[in-house]
Amino acid sequence: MRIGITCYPTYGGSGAVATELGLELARRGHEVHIISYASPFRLRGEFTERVTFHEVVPADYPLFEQSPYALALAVKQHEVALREELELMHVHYAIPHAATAWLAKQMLKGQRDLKVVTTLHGTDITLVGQDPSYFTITKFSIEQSDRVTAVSEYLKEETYRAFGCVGCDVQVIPNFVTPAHFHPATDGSCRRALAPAGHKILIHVSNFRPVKRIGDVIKVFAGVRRVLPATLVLAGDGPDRDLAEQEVDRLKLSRDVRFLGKVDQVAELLRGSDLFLLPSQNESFGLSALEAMACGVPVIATRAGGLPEVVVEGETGYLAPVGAVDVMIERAVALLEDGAVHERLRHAAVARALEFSADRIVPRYEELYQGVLRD
Ligand code: GMT
Repeated sequence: MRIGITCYPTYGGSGAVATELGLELARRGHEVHIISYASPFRLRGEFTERVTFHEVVPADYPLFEQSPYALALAVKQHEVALREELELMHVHYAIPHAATAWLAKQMLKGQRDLKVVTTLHGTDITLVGQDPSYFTITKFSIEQSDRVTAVSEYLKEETYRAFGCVGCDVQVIPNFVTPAHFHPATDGSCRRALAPAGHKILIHVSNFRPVKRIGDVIKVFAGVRRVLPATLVLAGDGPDRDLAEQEVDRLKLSRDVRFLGKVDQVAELLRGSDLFLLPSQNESFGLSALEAMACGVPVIATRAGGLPEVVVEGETGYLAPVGAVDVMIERAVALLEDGAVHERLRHAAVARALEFSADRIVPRYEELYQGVLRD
C-alpha cells in the first residue's frame, strides 16, 4: 500500500507511535510518506528504505502573526497524495490533522479517492479537543474520517462521551513496542553510567506537561530516597521542568537527581533502571510505561485513563489514585527492597509488553487499511 502519515514530530507519544508505525509498515513492504513540519524524533535521522519525509513549510507574511500551518499542511497532504499516488492518509492526533486530511480529500475529489484514517491519542480528545475553540471541528473531522481508531478502550469511551460522534465506529488498536529496540538489559553498562554503585535507579520520561504531575515524581523519589540510596533519572523537557528543578532544590535532592533533557532514544536509559514512575493526572494509554515494561522495568503509575489497560496491578507494577504520593512511596520502597518480588515483576512486565509487540499490533492496522480500501 501507499500510505501517508501525518503526526507531530515533537517529543510525545503520538509522534512516537506514528513514526514507529511508519517504520514497521515500511519493513513490511509498504511505501510510507511522512508529512509534518519537521522530521519526527523517532525517525532517528536515518535513511530507511520506503520511508520518505515531506516537510511542510508555511509561508510567512507580515499580515500574519502566526502562519496558518493547517492550510500549508492540507496543501502538502494533497500534493503528496497526488504525486505519490497515496491510497490513504493516516493522521495521528486529531487536531488539526484530521481536519487537514479532510480538506486534502475534498481537493482530490474527481482525481482520486483518498481514504482518511484518524488515530486518537489522548489530549486531542480529553483536553484540547473539548475546548470550545476546537470542539466542533474535532467532532466534525472525526465523523468525516473513513476510519477512526483510539489507543485504548478508555479513550474510545471518552470519545463517545465527550463528542457523541454520530455514525462513527471507533476501533481500539492499542499502542505497541518494537522488541528489537525495547528489550531488557544484557549487562549492567548503562546502569553504571547512570548512578553510583549500590543506588536503585528510578526513571521518568515525558514532555513535562502539567498532566504528568512532575511534582509527584519528585515527591515519590524524595520518599524513597529517605529509606534507601537511589538516583532519579528525568528524561525529557517541557513547561514544568523549571518547577521540577525548583522542587529538587527545595528538597535538597540535587545530588541524586539527573535532568537529562530531551533524549530521542530512551531504551538504554530504561534498561539501566529499576523502576519507572508515571503519576499522571490522566493518560490515555501511557506508551512510556509500556516501553519501560518491555525493557524489564516495573511501573508505578496512577489508576487513571487507560493506564490500567497497560499496567497490571501487582503483576507488572502498581497503580495508585492520582496524587496518592504516600501509597506510591510505600509501593516503591517495598518493591525496591525485595529482590525476589522485583525480579517477578520485571519478568511479568516483559511478558506483558510482548502482548503489545509490533508483530501483533501492526497487522491490525494493515487489516484496517485493507478494509477501508475495499469500501
Ligand atoms: O502525553 C504525551 O506525552 C503526548 C501525547 C500525545 O498525544 O502526543 O500522548 C498521548 O498519546 C500517547 C500515544 O498514544 C499515549 O501513550 C499517552 O498516554 C497520551 N497522553 C495523554 O493522554 C496525556
